[in-house]
Amino acid sequence: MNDLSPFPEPIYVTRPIIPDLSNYMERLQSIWSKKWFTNNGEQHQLLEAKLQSHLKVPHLSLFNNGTIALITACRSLRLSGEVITTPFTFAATPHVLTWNNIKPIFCDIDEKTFNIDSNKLESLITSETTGIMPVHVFGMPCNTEKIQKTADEYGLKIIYDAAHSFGTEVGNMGIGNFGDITMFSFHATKQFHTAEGGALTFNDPALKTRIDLLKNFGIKNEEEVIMPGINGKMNELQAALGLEVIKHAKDEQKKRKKLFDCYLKELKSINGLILPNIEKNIRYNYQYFAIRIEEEKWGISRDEVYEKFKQFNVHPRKYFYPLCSQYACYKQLPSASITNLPVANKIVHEILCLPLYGDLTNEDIEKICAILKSFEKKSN
Ligand code: T4K
Repeated sequence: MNDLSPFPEPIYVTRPIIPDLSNYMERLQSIWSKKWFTNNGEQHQLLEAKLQSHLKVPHLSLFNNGTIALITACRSLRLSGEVITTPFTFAATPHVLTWNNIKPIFCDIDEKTFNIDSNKLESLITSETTGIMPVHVFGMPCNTEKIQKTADEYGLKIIYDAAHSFGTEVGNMGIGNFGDITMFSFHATKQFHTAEGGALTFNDPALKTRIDLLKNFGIKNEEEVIMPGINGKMNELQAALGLEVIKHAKDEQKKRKKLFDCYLKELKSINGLILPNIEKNIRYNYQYFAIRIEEEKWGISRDEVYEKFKQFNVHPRKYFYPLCSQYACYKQLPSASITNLPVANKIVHEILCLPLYGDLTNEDIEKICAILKSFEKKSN
């Protein structure tokens, strides 16, 4: 029988990789002696090259965070009018469109992957549509083939929000190779992080110049500013941290896989719990362990489970509740209506992301699962 006493320390949904402090200090020492803190410094250049090869992408540009990166991506492709996106995402995704004066058009999601339903895209395209912004939710790839086909048919650009997808691969391809541009977030809650940070990846070499100009105010040289850019630059302290964190990225992924498999084993065959499924050709990064709790089958709701876990010092997250389409700033949009988004509106009440990070042990996972199972109603 498992010990079901509360965990002595809080168990959060995630914890960041903490690299060796003395190695980080050495990098800081080098920054100090060079007196160079930002604007494409040595650490920045090293990290850009390192990530390009780690993510298996032809071009990469670092940013101070994922949101500014995504704003810049829209600018770089000159998106305007309407862009189709998902309501099941973090606030940043539709907000980025709004900050570009673009109207977000919400498309329903797929029940299995929680990603944008690629079969519903076409019906949302109008003469105003210039692009599609899908999200690889929880690090699971979208149907990139179908999305590309639709985009090609209607001459639309694709910007993938891969905030959760560091290290995910499809076949042997890094997830950052699909669409026109892909955005990664390096926030502390992500598997690879620079405390705050992000990157854009892309195949078109011409975009490298344009994106690097846009993230540095459009400054070409000391006397020429050639476009209205923004300040999206990653600084040397962030890049130095990234160079230490990246050393642990592969190991972290391996540890998470072990814990993920432990969850699958402990929670299998429970009627009313739907577990994540990794398709054969996908190398998943194990960013999240997201389950669906079907109240009518399991007898207890996701919200009750979420609350009960707190008594055991376990803090899972209800990502992404509420749906972006329910925010005050978007709910008046016709595409935000519940009838347009039936799957998203159902699933958003069922998903719970359980704790998953490398510092946990199999015993921790077994205990979290035992606690979860103890919530099951006796009459069920
Ligand atoms: N697109 C998508 C799909 C995204 O998910 C995000 C960000 C973005 C775009 C934008 O990228 P960035 O501009 O952020 O680079 C967190 C993150 O703040 C956010 O970056 C992330 N998505 C989102 C999914 O998660 P919260 O509000 O859940 O964060 P918070 O502070 O509650 O942290 C969650 C847990 O992580 C805590 O309970 C404990 C742990 N934690 C957190 C921090 C900050 C730590 O252990 N250490 C830490 O330093 O949004």
